[in-house]
Amino acid sequence: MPRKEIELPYSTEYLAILDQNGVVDKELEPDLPDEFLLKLHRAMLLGRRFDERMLNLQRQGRIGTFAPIKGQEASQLGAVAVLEPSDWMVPAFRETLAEYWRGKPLESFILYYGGYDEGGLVEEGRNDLPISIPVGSQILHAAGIGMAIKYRKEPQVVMTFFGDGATSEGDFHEAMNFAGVYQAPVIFVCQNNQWAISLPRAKQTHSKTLAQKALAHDIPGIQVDGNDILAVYAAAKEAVDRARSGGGPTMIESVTYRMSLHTTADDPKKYRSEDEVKKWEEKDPISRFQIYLKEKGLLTDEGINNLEAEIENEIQEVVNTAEKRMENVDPQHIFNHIFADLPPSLIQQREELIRNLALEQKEVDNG
Ligand SMILES: Cc1ncc(C[n+]2csc(CCOP(=O)(O)OP(=O)(O)O)c2C)c(N)n1
Ligand SMILES: [Mg+2]
Repeated sequence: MPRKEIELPYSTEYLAILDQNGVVDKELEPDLPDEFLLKLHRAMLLGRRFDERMLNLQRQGRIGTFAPIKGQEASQLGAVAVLEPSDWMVPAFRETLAEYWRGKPLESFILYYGGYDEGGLVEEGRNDLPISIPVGSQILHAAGIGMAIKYRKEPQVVMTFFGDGATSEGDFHEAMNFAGVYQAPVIFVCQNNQWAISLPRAKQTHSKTLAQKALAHDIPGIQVDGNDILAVYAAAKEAVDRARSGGGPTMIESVTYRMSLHTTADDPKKYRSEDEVKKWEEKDPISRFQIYLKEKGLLTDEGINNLEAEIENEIQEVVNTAEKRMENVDPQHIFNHIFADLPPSLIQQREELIRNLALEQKEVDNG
């Protein structure tokens, strides 16, 4: 028998709508109300300023750690903004803005990263899962939620976020396989920010794109300019509409850049060049969107300045409230809720803490 080609009708598209200079492709421009565009802009700016504040709080020793989103504002907001409140959202650990948009109070981020467990609470009625630190594990949870939605014939969809690094985890492939087989309403959003801690995208996979990994599961895969909020929104809208109408899952590879640190324990200067960062700063998702909004007559420099001041005050109030809540908590609290009976190593640590606290108190008493 001769060899013959198996015809596979697959290809992957790349979508961009706003170019690097904020010039819009009129043919592809989504028709969004002015008020909604301004709401997106406000959220992006708040996301950026809150990120900067969190980094400062960590550097001042006022919270423990933090995973900055700087540069990825459009990538996550453009996608999550398509969801209805009744849909589900399953984040990794770099989705501050997506979680905020879904209704997580800003105070909760400070509490969580300050080590206060109540900051991890998902409030009643918010259909989101808590953040997930084990890389890729949440993708399976999303596939399961999608299968449940389908089984119950609910009109919802589920959107999950993960990084370029997560695509090398078995969990990612297992989740895509299940979602494909069950044609579950799952939108897989891969925020390809070019780095998995110090491992560059080029060493993560030999594949030319991450989006093409969807094709093996017969799932549509699309690559978008993740620093272009209009492109991310348009791709996510198409995916959500398809999922909601019974057309199954989609994978979106959102090409963006982690402009800041991996987490506060990381120093990216050790493994990447300043030139690379500068190149991506020129594609900043916020300034690009601002040019577009100014061009549309929706925004002025004065308007931006007023908004900056408003946001600064809002964040300051949030910091004050969170820090008030963190005052006067007994540090021994950390040992209270994990084990019914503390193992010997933790008993020892608790005793050490009690001794240290007593010493500190003595120093305070002695002036
Ligand atoms: C299963 C697992 N392995 C390793 C780690 C340590 N770790 C935390 S984040 C990370 C890299 C993740 O990269 P990527 O998926 O690209 O997400 P990004 O941090 O860039 O948002 C690693 C290896 C972890 N948290 N979980
Ligand atoms: Mg990454």
